[in-house]
Amino acid sequence: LKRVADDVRTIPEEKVPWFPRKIRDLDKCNLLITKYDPDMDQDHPGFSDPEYRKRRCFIAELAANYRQGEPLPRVEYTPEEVATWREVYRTLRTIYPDLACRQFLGGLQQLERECGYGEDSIPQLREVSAFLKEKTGFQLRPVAGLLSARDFLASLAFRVFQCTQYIRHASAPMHSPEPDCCHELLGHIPMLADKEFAQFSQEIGLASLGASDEDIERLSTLYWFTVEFGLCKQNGTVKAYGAGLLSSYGELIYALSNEPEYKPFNPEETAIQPYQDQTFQPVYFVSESFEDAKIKMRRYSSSIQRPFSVRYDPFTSSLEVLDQP
Ligand code: HBI
Ligand code: FE
Repeated sequence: LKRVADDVRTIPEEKVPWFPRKIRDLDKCNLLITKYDPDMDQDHPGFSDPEYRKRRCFIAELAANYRQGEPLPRVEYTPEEVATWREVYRTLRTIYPDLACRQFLGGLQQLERECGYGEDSIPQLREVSAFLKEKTGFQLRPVAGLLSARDFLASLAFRVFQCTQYIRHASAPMHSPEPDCCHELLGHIPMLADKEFAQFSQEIGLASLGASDEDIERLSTLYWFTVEFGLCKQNGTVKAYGAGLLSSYGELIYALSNEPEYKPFNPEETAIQPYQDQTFQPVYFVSESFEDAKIKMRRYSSSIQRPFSVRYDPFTSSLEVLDQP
């Protein structure tokens, strides 16, 4: 007993959680949260479809075997999977011009022109990653499902976006309880082609490195109300930039109707707002612009206490860690 107590006392009080220092370390950022996957969640539309679950396992293997720097795996999608994609693409595409922010529309147009985006095929991560790399330096890596917030945010620090490659179940094309390729490719990718937004995303990632669990929770909530469900003002009207909205027909329309409550984006308040991952949000946060969101987020991030600071070196894709005791 005495020994144990002594050992405990030797653990330094401010122990910094492990974090990746170089891009290769992202191979270790792979902690999956399985609460909404079709093998665990009885309410998942694929729960009682063994074919779907088998397909999911196959695609999950590709992600599990992937190592940083390898070419991204290709998936040959079935006609049924492409039909699901087509329905999602067609339905959302018609409402984007009125409801999506200008950066999203610009990104999507470029993807349609230069990257084969359209309703007839599901874009391959390899092509999309090469496209993004040229636009903003972001690249993709495949992931088997919902990642822990810490691992997910850490990858953003390296301008790496962890991307699911499977598609939602055909019985529910308008809804998915977990991220899928429709959410990533339609919701996130067009935004990640914007320089300002790419920088905003990376800065949330940098702020998360080595942060306490409580700070990760707050950053994760901020990510939720901005990158996933954010709204912004443009030419006097409110538009959507959050990927959770831009990949959900029902919630996109709801968020921009006069039903939900709007609050101005303010990190201190937004970071502690409880959120919903099962139904529509009761409240959305509106930014004046990305520039404004970035400045406010930067101020918030610099208030997070860490015994060191980090700087990203794009030449080596690694972090410089300064002032560590
Ligand atoms: N994992 N694969 C994946 N995709 C996401 O969009 C995602 C995630 N894990 C956590 C997360 N998003 C956010 O809700 C925050 O917790 C960071
Ligand atoms: Fe997402």
